[in-house]
This record gives sequence, structure tokens and C-alpha cells, in this order.
Amino acid sequence: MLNLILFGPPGSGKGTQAEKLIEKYGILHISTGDLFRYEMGNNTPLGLEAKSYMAKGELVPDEVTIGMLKNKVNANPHVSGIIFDGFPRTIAQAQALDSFLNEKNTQVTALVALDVPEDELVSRLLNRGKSSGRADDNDEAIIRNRIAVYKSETAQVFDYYSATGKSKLIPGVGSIEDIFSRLVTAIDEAC
Ligand code: B4P
Repeated sequence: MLNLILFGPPGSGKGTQAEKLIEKYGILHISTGDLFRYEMGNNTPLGLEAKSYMAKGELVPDEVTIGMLKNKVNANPHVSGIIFDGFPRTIAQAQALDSFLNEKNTQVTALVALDVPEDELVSRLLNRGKSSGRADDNDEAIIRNRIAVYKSETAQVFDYYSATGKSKLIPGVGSIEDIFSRLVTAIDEAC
């Protein structure tokens, strides 16, 4: 199985590139952000819980996120691979993912991280906020908090997978096509 982690700070282009990667590799796309937004849109108990964290730019608690992720993987048993978009975002999530994949006799193939300067992230997200209707994209203070949370809780996941030589840093500024080509080169090298 091709199990890719698409990694990077908020607004680095994970969702944008995931759309293109699933087309190329024919694998399942799991975005924990999209799953939470779906639950929020349907006012489920999970959605209501997630909303209180996401609106502030905080991470949803690990136990909630990990359970939701496992359900989504288990609901798709016959896929040839998965792009994990926005997951794992903490070391605890990374450890849970590794043991979960191990139980299925598979493992993470590679983590590809999009590298984008902070001011570019803020401007992309404020720009998206004009049309996305997302509460977490509209306010610069919340966006800055999301980036701070990324630095304090998420960035270490890159080092966690570096220890096994799986992490690759990809320049994430430029045209969407150029960034996509860089990702494909890195992924094909890892396979
Ligand atoms: P996510 O939904 O994962 O979203 P994101 O980090 O905001 O965005 P992404 O990097 O996918 O950016 P995109 O391609 O859209 O997370 C939202 C929230 O959900 C989190 O803050 C957290 O609360 C919660 N959550 C999710 N997963 C969690 C987890 N595992 N644990 C706990 N909590 C979790 O691109 C952004 C913008 O840039 C777009 O407008 C796009 O058009 C533009 N863009 C993309 N590429 C570009 C390029 N090359 N040049 C210029 N603009 C570009």
C-alpha cells in the first residue's frame, strides 16, 4: 500500500495538492479537516465538539481525531493506498497511526512536507476566508494562533518520521503545477 502523509502548516496547500495526488495515484484521500467540517455541517455531537476547537484555531483532542480517522480507514478496506491530509498533527496521533497501520501489515511510505513562509500562509488563508465561510480563516489572530499551534504541537511530527528516513521537505511556494511535480518526484523516489 502507498500510505502518504501530506504535511505542512495551515494554508500550505495540502488540500490543494491532495486533490491532484489522488487523481494521479488513484488512492483514497482522508482529510481530517474535511471530516470535521462535514460533521459540523450536519450538527452531529462530534461536529459540535470539533467546532469549539476549530473556531479558535486549536487542535481537536487526539482521542476524538484518532477514533474518527480509524473509522474512515476501516470503512474503506480495499483501497490501494491512502493520502493522510492534515493527520497526524501530534506525536500521539503519529504513534497511533503507526500501530494502526502495523495491525494491518502496512506502514507509512513517506511524509511529504510543504515548506511555506508564515506571511504567505497568512495571506493565502485571509484570501480564502473571503469566500470559504470558514470561521478559522477570517481573523488574522486566529490564523496566527493556528500557525503557533503548528509550531508547538505539530512540527515535531516531521522529526518523528525523519528518524526512519521517511520525511521530505518540499518548497511550497510557486505555481500549483510546479509544486505538484516536486511532490511527485519525492513520492516516486520513496516508493
Ligand atoms: P485543515 O482542514 O487540515 O486545513 P488547513 O491546514 O487550513 O489547510 P491546507 O494546508 O489544506 O490548505 P489549502 O490547500 O486549503 O485544518 C483545519 C482545522 O481542523 C485545524 O486548525 C484543526 O482545528 C482541525 N484539525 C484538522 N485535522 C486535525 C488533526 N489531525 N488533529 C486535530 N485537529 C485537526 O490551501 C490554503 C489556501 O492557499 C487555499 O485558498 C488555496 O487556494 C491557496 N493555495 C494553495 N496552493 C497555493 C499556491 N501554490 N500558491 C498560492 N496559493 C495557494
